Amino acid sequence: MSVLAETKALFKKAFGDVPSDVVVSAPGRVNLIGEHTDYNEGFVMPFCIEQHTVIVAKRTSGVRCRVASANQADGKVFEFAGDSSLAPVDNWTNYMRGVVAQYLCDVPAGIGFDAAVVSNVPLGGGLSSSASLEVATATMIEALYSLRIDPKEKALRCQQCEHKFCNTPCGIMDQFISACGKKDKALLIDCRPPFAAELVPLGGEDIVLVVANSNVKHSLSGSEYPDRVRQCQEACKALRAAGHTKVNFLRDATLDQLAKVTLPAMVLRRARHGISENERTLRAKDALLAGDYALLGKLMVESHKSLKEDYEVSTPELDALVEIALSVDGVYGSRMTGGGFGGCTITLLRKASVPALLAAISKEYPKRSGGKQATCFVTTPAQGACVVEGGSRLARLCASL
Ligand code: GAF
Repeated sequence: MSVLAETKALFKKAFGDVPSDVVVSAPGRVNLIGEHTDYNEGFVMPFCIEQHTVIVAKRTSGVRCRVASANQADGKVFEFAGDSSLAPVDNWTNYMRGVVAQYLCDVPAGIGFDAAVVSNVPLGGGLSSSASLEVATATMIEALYSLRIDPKEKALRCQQCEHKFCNTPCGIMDQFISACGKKDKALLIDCRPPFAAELVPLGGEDIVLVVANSNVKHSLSGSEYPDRVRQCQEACKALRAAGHTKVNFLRDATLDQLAKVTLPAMVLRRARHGISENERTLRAKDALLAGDYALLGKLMVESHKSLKEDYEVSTPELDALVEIALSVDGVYGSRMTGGGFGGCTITLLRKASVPALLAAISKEYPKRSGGKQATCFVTTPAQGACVVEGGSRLARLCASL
């Protein structure tokens, strides 16, 4: 059954045989390059994947929000008030509560809906299952309440949900690409306000991308991610103290400046990643535009090395997947993608080499991961969030542009 059909069936089961008002969808993402640069106000280059979160919803009068999810094994329907009493709780509905809270400025009388949620973005796979739920929720509210919100603003609101309700001080990348991504394109995002973005065609006759999930669960809510954010800020502070007074974020610094300051070894490594990754991302965009896949692949490999050695966010399983991929003929490059500490790799390769890559991963990965299997899929850039059914014609039109 498709995700859409499954969500419609769940809506009926949870709320009865009543017509819904809207169906919305928001995808997960893969980042081609530009990792841990977004909160340093640098550049990232992600694209949307076909796996997505679908919500079927009906607006209700008043402020009662009821939510059913296919991931809720016991079938429990959660309920909360969509008004100023909203606060974080200790379950997944924070990803929706926090978004509802962000839209109360547009709907001061409060928000109410019945919603069924189904997603095929792997949970904890580093493919932004949480951002896709947030952006789907925001898209649903906009459609139910006929709000016209700029997609960048939508992304910023969803990021606030992460900060305020989910305890993750994330950057803007995941929410931005889920809200603004376009089919067949990667998006070079300048994560410095006002967030300029440039579409870059990705894929073609002979080039494909394979995502390999290490099946080591990734979570950003522990201390490692906030630690990295803090270490980057420490590096900027030290650079300012050394006379580079304009370095507010690592995006403002150069490797030359870094070479001339004395920093604790670990902070130095973190800063080196942040600065070099930003440069790599800009070079990668040029390589992609020029169709220079050999260079793009080389930059991806360098990115992985830097994430592994300087930023220390890779895992032995991700390293194994990258090494296996690089041993296959026709592979241009491979790297971990997303926040790290588990999750997925992304590999750029010739189409004809896909069977060899899949065979190599299925043979070698279990040997190097204590018997784990990786889950792989070929992907091409998919469309960002959209209203699939219902809502205004304008909303559907805007979403399809
Ligand atoms: C996670 C975060 F949510 C993003 O903002 C980004 O920092 C990414 O890790 C690393 O590039 O996905």
